Amino acid sequence: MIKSIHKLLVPKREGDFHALVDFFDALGLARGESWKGRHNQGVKLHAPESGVEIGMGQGFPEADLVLECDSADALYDVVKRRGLAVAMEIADCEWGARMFTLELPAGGGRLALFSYNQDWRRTPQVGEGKLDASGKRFAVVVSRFNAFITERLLAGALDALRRAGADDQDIEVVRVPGAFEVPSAARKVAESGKVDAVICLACIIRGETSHYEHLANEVTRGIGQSAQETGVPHAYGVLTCDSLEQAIDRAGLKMGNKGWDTALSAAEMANLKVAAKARRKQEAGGRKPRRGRR
Ligand code: INI
Repeated sequence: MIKSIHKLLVPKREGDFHALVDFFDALGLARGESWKGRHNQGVKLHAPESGVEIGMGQGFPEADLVLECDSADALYDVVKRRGLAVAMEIADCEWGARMFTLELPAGGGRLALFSYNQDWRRTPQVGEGKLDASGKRFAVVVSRFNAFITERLLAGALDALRRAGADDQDIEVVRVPGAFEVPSAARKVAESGKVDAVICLACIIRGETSHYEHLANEVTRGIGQSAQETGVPHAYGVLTCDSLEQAIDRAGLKMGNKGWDTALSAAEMANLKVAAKARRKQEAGGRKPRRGRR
């Protein structure tokens, strides 16, 4: 397996060696390994991406080394300030980039520097889900245990879904005895294929025994597992509190309403799924981002 690719520059004089290191430093390459031994010394300077490019036809720069950067114009200024010999002036290329070439110090060869006018790699690869619940179907699985709290979580979740555009007809409320039953009910609705996201609401309050830890761990694990195995987003609105007072604070008093927050997370995740699907469709249609010098 190939691990890396190196463009080797070996000037004869120490001054030239430092001039080259200094220049690539100034361009913004990252310092890697360096060494100084009895017979030689060296510095590695890294770019985030590198590789061999094999081209044919016209439009390629005449250069021994090609660097892509964020802004060729900015680096053109660096090169000018350093008094280096520009071989080809900066100009627009027909493949949508700005480019210039220069002679490296110490006879290091010719370097081409270019930047795409609009860098396709800067666009996010994964869409961010919108906080928009319209047209989406939700199941709210809510535990009856600690109903004094969970009913408030449910009210917060329904309010958030409606305000985010969900239709009441697209919301199914599923009541279960306690937190322990939430994961299996959540999985059931997720597997029905009739919902875009599941909102899980419960309240576990710490008692004197370790029961609390076991229950909280199992519920969390079960909800996560259901989300991962069904591929349907599950939002986690299970309060795990030391006291009833803490739970009240998180059910609409001092710390907001966990049901509300959870519902919005579900809406976002329901849309994220759509964004990812849309991207896959686009890629399958053969629309690749523009790249390379054409
Ligand atoms: N269920 C909860 O939702 N919260 C709790 O705090 C709780 N405690 O403390 O026991 C609780 N227990 C019930 C449990 O979730 C199951 O419903 C029950 O064990 C039946 O399976």
